[in-house]
Amino acid sequence: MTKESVFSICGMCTVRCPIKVDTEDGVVKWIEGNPHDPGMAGRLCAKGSAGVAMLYDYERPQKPMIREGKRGEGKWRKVSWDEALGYISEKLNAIKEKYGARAIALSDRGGPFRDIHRSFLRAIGSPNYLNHDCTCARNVQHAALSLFGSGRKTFNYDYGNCKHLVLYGRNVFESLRVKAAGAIMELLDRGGKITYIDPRAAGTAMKATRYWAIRPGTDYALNLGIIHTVLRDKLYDRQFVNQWVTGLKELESFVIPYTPQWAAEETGIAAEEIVSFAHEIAQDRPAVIFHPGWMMARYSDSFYAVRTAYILNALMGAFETPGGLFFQKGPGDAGAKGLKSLLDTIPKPDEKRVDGCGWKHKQFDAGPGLMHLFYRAILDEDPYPVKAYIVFRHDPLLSLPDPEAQKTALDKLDLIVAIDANYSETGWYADVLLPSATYLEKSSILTTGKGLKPGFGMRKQAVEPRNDAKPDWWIFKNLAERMGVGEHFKFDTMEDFWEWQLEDTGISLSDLEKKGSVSLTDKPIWWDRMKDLKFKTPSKKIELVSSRLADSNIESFKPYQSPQKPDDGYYRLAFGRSPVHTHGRTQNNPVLSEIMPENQLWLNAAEAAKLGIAHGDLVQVTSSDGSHSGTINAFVTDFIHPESVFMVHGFGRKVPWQTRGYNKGLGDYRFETGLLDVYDPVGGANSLMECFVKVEKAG
Ligand SMILES: Nc1nc2c(c(=O)[nH]1)N[C@H]1C(S)=C(S)[C@@H](COP(=O)(O)OP(=O)(O)OC[C@H]3O[C@@H](n4cnc5c(=O)[nH]c(N)nc54)[C@H](O)[C@@H]3O)O[C@H]1N2
Ligand SMILES: Nc1nc2c(c(=O)[nH]1)N[C@H]1C(S)=C(S)[C@@H](COP(=O)(O)OP(=O)(O)OC[C@H]3O[C@@H](n4cnc5c(=O)[nH]c(N)nc54)[C@H](O)[C@@H]3O)O[C@H]1N2
Ligand code: SF4
Ligand SMILES: [Mo]
Repeated sequence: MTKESVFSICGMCTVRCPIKVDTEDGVVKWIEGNPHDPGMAGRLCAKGSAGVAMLYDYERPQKPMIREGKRGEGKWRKVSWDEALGYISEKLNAIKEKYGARAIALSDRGGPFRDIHRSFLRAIGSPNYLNHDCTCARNVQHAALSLFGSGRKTFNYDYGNCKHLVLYGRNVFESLRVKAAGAIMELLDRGGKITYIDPRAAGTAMKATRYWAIRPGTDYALNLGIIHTVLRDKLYDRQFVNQWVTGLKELESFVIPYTPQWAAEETGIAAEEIVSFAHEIAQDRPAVIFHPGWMMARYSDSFYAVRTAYILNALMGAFETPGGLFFQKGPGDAGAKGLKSLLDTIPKPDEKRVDGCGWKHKQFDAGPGLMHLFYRAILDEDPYPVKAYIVFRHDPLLSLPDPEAQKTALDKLDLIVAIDANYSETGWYADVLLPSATYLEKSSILTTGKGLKPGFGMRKQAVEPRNDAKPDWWIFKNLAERMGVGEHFKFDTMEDFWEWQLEDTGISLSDLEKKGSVSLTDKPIWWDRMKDLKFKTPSKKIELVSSRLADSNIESFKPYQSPQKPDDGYYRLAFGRSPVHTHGRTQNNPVLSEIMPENQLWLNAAEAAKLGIAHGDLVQVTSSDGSHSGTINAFVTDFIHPESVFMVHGFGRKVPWQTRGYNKGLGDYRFETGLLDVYDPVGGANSLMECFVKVEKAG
C-alpha cells in the first residue's frame, strides 16, 4: 500500500484553509487542517471534512454535456471533451466575428485563483469579467474605497489581541473561517469582550458578552447614536484623529440630531445601553474592532451603515495596532518580489464594460462590475448586445435574487457555458455543462497571502480526477488554443506555470511543497501608526468627507431613513449560514445532507401565537408578489425580532439528478422576487434583505 500526504488548500468554501490530505493507493482517506499552520493546528470544519464525501459522490457532473431539450428541461447529451470544446469555440468564434469579443462575458466566484481564466477573457478581447460580489461584500468594498481610497481587503483583523470586538450580524462561530474563529476564542479566553448585534440570536450571540437584538435594517441608526455619544463625550483617540482623519467637523454637525434616545427609538436598544457601551469600548481603544461584516450590507442604505462602522474604527484609532485592524502587507513590504501574473502580460481590451461600472456609473469600481447591471444590459442590449456567458464556479440562479427574472435575461443569450464541480442551478440551465475537477483533484495557481507575515501558498493535487473531470486551467488553455489565442498559454502543466510564477521570487517549488506555504518574513510587519500609514486617498488620510464620492456628486453623510415596516402577516426575510453547509452547494453532499437535510423558518413566538402557529408546525411562506410559495417547518422562538423571519440560505434545490438535496426545504433566493433590480445606489450591492414574505399556517 502507498501512503502519501500532500499539503494543499481546502475548497469546500471560499475561506481556503490550509489542509493536509492523506491518501492510500490514490484514494483520499483523511483531511485535516495543516499542522504546520499554527492557526489551523489540525483543525477543520465539518464541511472541510466532508470534502472526501464530495469527491466520491457519484451525483456530480461526470462528463461534458450538451443540452438537447429546452433550457432547464434536463435533457442532455454526454459528449467527449473534444466535441464539447469544439462546439463552444465554434459558437464563441462566430459570436466574436458578428458582435465583437465584448459580446462574451464571464463570471466567477472571486478569490486568488483567477489569473488564468481572467487572462482567457482578456486574450479573446472582452472587458466583461464579473463576479459574485454584488451579493456579498460590494457595499463594504465601496465604503472602504470612499474612506481609505483602497478596498476592504487593505485591512485584516487582529482578533486574538482584541479587547472588544463588535459584530453586526457577523456570525463568526457559525459562518466560519476556521482561523478567525480560533483567534476569537483566544480573545474570549483572555477576557476580551464581544458585542453581538443581530435581530436573531445566532450561535455567536451565545458566546457574546453583550447581545443586542436590533430591529432589522437599523444598524445605521445604532452607529449614528454611538458616534454622537463618542463625539459629544470626547471619547475618541484625539492624537490618531488629528493625524489621520479629515472631515471631523462635518461629521460632528451631521450627527447632532442622532442622539442615543433617537437611536433607541429606531433600533429597540435602550439609550443608556448605547451610552454605556460607548464609554466602555473607549476604555479599551485602540485594541477594538468594529467589524463591518457582510450582513449590515444587504439593505438599500448599507453603504452608509458600513461606512459608519469603519468611521468608528477611525475614531477609536484602531488602525495598525495590536488587537485592531492592520494593513495587510504584501511581498514588497517584506522586501521580496511577488509572483508573476499572466493577466499583466496581456494588453487590456480597449472596450467599455457592458454594465457601465467605472464609466457610466463612476461611483462603482470597474473590477468585477455588478451582475445585476449586467442582466439589465443583456435585456436592454444597451450599451451593446451580449450573446455568450461563461459561468465558472459561480451559481447566480441561486445566489442572485429572483431566478425567474434572471432567466428572462439569460434567454436572450445564444450560448451559456457552465463549468462546475457540482450540478449548480445555473449549470442545469446552461447549454453546455463542463465537469470541473474538485480541489482535491487539481492543482491551482500559487497564491499570495497578504497579512502581517506575507507569503505564498499552494493548492496541490492529491488524487487523479474522477470520471472525465478536468482542471479549470486545462479547460481555459484548451479553449484559448481553439480560439486562436493559445500563444498566451504556453504552459503544459501546473508545475510549468508555478515555475514561471516563482521566477522572480527566489523561492523554489520544493520550498513550498514542504509545508504548503512559504512565509517571506519571520517577524510580523507592523508600521508606525503615527507616521507610516498608507491611505490611498488624495489627502493620504481617512476621508470622512470623501473626495471619491464628491467626484460623483454623492453625499458623504446621508440622512437616516427608517426601514419599511412589514404589513400584518408579513415579515422581513433574513437569511444566513449553517456551520455545516456552504451556500447552496453542499445540500446534496452525502454526509452534510444527512447532518442537516433541510432548513426551517425561525419565527418570533409572539407572532407565531397571533398566527396560531406552534413550534414544528408546517407553515406556508409566500413571496410578496404572490408568485412563489412553499411549505416549511416553523422554528418558533423568542430569539428573533418580531419583524423578521429567518431561514438558512441555499435549500430548495431543483436539480433532479441531485436526489439528496432535491426539493428539500425552501430557497430564500426564490422569495426575493422583484429584487434583481433593487440595489444600494452608492454601494452597488443587491438589497437582498429588502424582501418580505407572508407566513401562514399551512392548510
Ligand atoms: N438569498 C441569498 N442569496 C445569497 C446569499 C444568501 O445567504 N442568501 N449569500 C450571498 C453570498 S455572501 C455569496 S458569497 C454568494 C455565493 O454564491 P456563489 O458564488 O454562486 O456560491 P458558491 O457556493 O461559492 O459556489 C458557486 C459554484 O461553484 C461551484 N464550485 C465549487 N468548487 C468548484 C471548483 O473547484 N471548480 C468549479 N468549476 N466549480 C466549483 C459550486 O458547485 C457552486 O455551484 O451568494 C450570495 N447570495
Ligand atoms: N458555514 C459557512 N460559513 C461561511 C459560508 C458558508 O456558506 N457556510 N460562507 C462564507 C461567506 S461567502 C460569507 S459572505 C460569510 C458571511 O458571514 P456572516 O455575514 O457572518 O453570516 P450570515 O450567516 O450570512 O449572516 C449572519 C447574520 O446576519 C443577521 N442579520 C440579518 N439582518 C440583519 C440586520 O439588519 N442587522 C444585523 N446586525 N444583522 C442582521 C442574520 O440574522 C444572520 O444571523 O460567511 C462565510 N462563511
Ligand atoms: S472554513 Fe471549512 S470548508 Fe471553508 S475552507 Fe476552511 S475547512 Fe474548508
Ligand atoms: Mo459571501
